[in-house]
Amino acid sequence: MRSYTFTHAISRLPGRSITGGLRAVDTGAPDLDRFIAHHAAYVAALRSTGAEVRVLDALEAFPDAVFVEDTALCLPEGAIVMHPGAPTRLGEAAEMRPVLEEFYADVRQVEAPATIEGGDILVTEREILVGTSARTSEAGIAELARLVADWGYKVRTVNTPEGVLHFKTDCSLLDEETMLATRRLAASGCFDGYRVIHVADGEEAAANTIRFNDLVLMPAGFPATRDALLKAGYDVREIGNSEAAKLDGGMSCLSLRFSPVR
Ligand code: CIR
Repeated sequence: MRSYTFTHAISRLPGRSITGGLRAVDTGAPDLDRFIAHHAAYVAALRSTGAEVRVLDALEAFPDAVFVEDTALCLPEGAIVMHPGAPTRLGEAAEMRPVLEEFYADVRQVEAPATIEGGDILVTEREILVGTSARTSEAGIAELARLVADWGYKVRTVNTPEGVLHFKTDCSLLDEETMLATRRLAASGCFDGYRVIHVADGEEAAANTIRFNDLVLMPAGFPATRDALLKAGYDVREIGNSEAAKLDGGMSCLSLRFSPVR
């Protein structure tokens, strides 16, 4: 299943500059040591599935660089370097390009003025869903659709709920037919034709999980949603996310997940 089985991942260590990371609401500065500990647990969980995980050095010039997902979309056929909608994050995508070129012969680029960030892109077994958001424009989605067309992918535009950073802030893929989603997002009908497990009321921040090979990694602290996932038969690993959450980050943001075909 190409949408959740992966041979590789890329992540990046958080640096001292994370205290300056973007956030919708300031709930205090993230603690670097705690962030590093959570990050190590996250990488260990990815590696425990047998995947090769490249951990890049911190990039102090870019406070949000730990959230590598937003810099690229990695498909088996090639990688697309994003053009982030947050101006302070533009340089992160440029930094990621040479890393992707180590894994892929075909690396493509979304060009300005189109903007798009990886957090708005959900790859399922049958299509690529992209949410419009403050970071991802209609032009960005059109550009992505053009760039992946010859690889045979269908791109469908969906809406990210008002006030939600990215589409995947509110949803994740659990398997070829199942999504985990907040009620506010699922109510839009974007998952019609899929099975949806709703996060528990009051646990909306649990929606950003990742299915990575046999595991579902989810942020710790959301017991009702965890129990629903366990009951549905998923092998769940809870990972501390308190520091990333202060910067509106979750499980998906912390890695690029892929199986390159050379
Ligand atoms: C930002 O606002 O861009 C970062 N503080 C958080 C990015 C989270 N990334 C993601 O959801 N894919």
